[in-house]
Amino acid sequence: MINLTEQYPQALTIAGSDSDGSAGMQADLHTFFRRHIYGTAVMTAAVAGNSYGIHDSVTLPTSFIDQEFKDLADDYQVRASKTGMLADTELIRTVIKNYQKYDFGPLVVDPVITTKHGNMLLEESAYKTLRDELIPLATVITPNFFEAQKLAEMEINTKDDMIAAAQKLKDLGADNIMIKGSHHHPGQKEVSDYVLLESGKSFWLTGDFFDTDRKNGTGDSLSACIAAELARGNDIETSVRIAKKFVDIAIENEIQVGHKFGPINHWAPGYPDPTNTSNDK
Ligand code: PXL
Repeated sequence: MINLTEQYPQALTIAGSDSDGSAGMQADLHTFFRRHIYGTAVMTAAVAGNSYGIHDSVTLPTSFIDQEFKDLADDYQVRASKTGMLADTELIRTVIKNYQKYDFGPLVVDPVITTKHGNMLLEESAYKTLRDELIPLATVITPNFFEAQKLAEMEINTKDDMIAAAQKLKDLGADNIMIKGSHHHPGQKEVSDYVLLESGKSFWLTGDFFDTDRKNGTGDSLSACIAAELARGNDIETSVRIAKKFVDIAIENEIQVGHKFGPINHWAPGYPDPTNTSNDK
């Protein structure tokens, strides 16, 4: 059989659909496309919403999700995957079962709990399943500040707290941790994310803070970009560094789509250019 993966690396998003295209699997697919990675998608749930908020949501039947995984496994050669909205315990367990059954490469877990504006995307009763059953399978986990506090069961007020939370998440079984820094301080100029690698190496990734309402899909795109870079064959450190820059550029070059809390700009030009891998580091 022809090996298609060298020329067209394929990645998978396991996530919910967001009708306005700003977040969820749509943001992941925009990201895969922008990074020149072929995107496949296992849809777990769907939300009806727009830049004002989310107004309804449904989950897909687990038998349908099983079939989506099977169809991809039967035909495609997925080299890295990511999870987004998993909604409830039954869906998390369905995803785990399928992920363990097939080989879809390293797994980036974006532990989605709520939208930026407070709509719940994961049932409260499912936190424990996410923490105890999915996180141990994660190659990389990318909680935001709020999710890190929930999962590590501690308050994060200082940089030392972020370091302690990352260690706790590592103790839960994730190989590599990237905690996205808080952006809730008045007058804040920068945002620092903390990365703890499997090797024990750790570092801060600091970028400018952009005060804009056009940030929907930031976390989805960050984790999708990490999965895209892993599918390309990059190592974890290179992948997280590229993803941070990719998302910062997409926030900085805002586009006016939707009237309120709009999407980031996946088209934003500039570094890091996926067609020029020499400058990816
Ligand atoms: O950005 C988190 C997120 C994930 N998945 C879906 C969403 C959102 C935020 O709106 O709608 C489906």
